[in-house]
This record gives sequence, structure tokens and C-alpha cells, in this order.
Amino acid sequence: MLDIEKTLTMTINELNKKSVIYRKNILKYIVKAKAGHTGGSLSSIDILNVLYNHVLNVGPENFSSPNRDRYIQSKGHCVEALFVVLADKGFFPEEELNTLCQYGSKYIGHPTRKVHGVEQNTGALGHGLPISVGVALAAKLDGKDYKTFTLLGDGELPEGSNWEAALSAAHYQLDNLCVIIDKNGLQISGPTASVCKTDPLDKKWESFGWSVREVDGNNVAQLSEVFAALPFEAGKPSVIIANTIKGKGVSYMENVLKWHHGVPNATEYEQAQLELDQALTHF
Ligand SMILES: Cc1ncc(C[n+]2csc(CCOP(=O)(O)OP(=O)(O)O)c2C)c(N)n1
Ligand SMILES: [Mg+2]
Repeated sequence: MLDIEKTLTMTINELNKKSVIYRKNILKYIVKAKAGHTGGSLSSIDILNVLYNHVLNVGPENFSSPNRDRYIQSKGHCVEALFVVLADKGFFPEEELNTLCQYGSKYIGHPTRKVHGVEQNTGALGHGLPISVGVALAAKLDGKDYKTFTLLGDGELPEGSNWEAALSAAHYQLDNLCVIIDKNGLQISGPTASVCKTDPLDKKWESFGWSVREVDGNNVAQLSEVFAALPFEAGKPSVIIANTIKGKGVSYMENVLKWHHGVPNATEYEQAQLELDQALTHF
């Protein structure tokens, strides 16, 4: 047993198994909806898994409590990852995801507060961090000890609003705020480095006054350990650079641009489920 496991509510094995089940569900509902952001949901699902099953003090029972932890998904296009985790946590019956992207459904292609468990409407990139800074600052002003987490995509980082927010967070010493960057190396139209270079990310965030850690963002043990170390430094906001693989878990989707919002056909879907079923036999 790893040291970190002594503090976990679920074992690493159980978390790994959950990730595979979440991946199967993400694909199931994207195929049913005939739409969705496949690659970025699969790259970020291990992060959401560890957050919701181990880190966040939030569930359907305390969602109206002002003391709950906040998770704001800035890369809102990957809403399928969020919806399958919220369903698993009991915020709403999973069958409701059968209406994903259908006319009249509240389960639309980006997060909306009409869905129980969603903190903020997002989808226009560059909004999640500015909102999170306000939420974290409010906790300080109100003397509350909840924590605020926000997930950004690497292709989202060129949005200038992120950097204004990063400056403010350091200025207000928001050590109750944690950014996770899903660094999967791809965005909608090409490799992140070709569309707009943002490296070296660690040095940029450090120079903005943040405390930085880097992990394998598809490794639930590493994620659990890094979240357990929050805040990384008193008086500084924390950022986790999570190196991930876009399309993680399905061989033909991994690192392939078209799966940003590609929907598998029947044969591709069958192969994906076979691969994931095979992965399940390891746990
Ligand atoms: C303000 C804004 N501009 C453009 C878009 C269109 N868009 C949707 S996803 C995306 C790429 C995002 O890349 P990244 O953050 O790396 O997401 P991931 O790889 O995790 O899917 C873009 C440009 C948007 N949603 N919002
Ligand atoms: Mg990306």
C-alpha cells in the first residue's frame, strides 16, 4: 500500500477502476447525444475522479451549504466528464444523461447551473479562473475555510483574463485557491504549442507569485498526493500542472486532434468499450 492510501477514502485500485467506468460512461453518452468533447473529457477524468471522490467536501447533501468546497470547470466544453461524475455522486439520476444535447434538456453541451451540482456556467474560455478568484477572496473576507478549485485547459491559457486573475490571486494571497491545468498538448485546431506557445508554464506561474507542482495528470496516486499537499505554500495560490494525454484510455483517440470533438461511429465505439472492458479486468 502506498503511504497516501492510508489517508484515502477509496484505495488507488478503486479510484483506477472508477476512472475506467467514468470513461465508458463519457463515451456512452457522447455517442447517444451524437455530440461532445471526447478527447478533453478523457484527458481530465482522472483529475475529476480524485477531486470528487477524495478531495472535495461537496456532495448533494451539502451543496447549499456556504461552507462547501467549490469546483468550477473553466474548460466547460468537457462537460461530459463533469456530468458523469456528478451523476455518480448522486446529484441526479444517471439515466437523465440519456437526454444530453437533446432539445429541451438541461443537460446541454456546456455546464449550466440548471444542473444540480454545477457551480458556474462556463464554456467561453477564460472565465473560470476570474470567477474562482472572486469565490476564494469571498471565503477570506467571510472567514470561511472552504477551498476553491478550477480546471483550465492548456489551450485556454492564452485568454488574457487568466493572467489578470493570476495576478489578483497572488496579490490577495489566496492560498485557498487551486488551479489545475489539463496539459494535454492539444487544443481545438492543433498542438497547443503551435497555436500559441505558453511554455515554460512553471516559470510563468512562479513569476506571477504562485506555488507550482507538476504531476502525471492521468495517475490517480500522484494526483491524490499532490492534492494532499495543499496549500503548497502559505500565502500563495497553488497551481498543478497536470500532464495528460488527450483521448486517454482509448488507443486510437490518444493524442489525435480530431477527437477533440469527434464522436465515435458504431465500430469505433465497440472497439473503445472493448479496450475499456479489458482495462477493467486489471482492477
Ligand atoms: C472564448 C472562447 N474562444 C474559443 C472557444 C472555442 N473553443 C472550444 S474548446 C477550444 C480549445 C480549448 O483547448 P484546451 O483548453 O486545450 O481544451 P482541451 O484540450 O482540454 O479540450 C476552443 C478554442 C471557446 N469555447 N471560448
Ligand atoms: Mg488541451
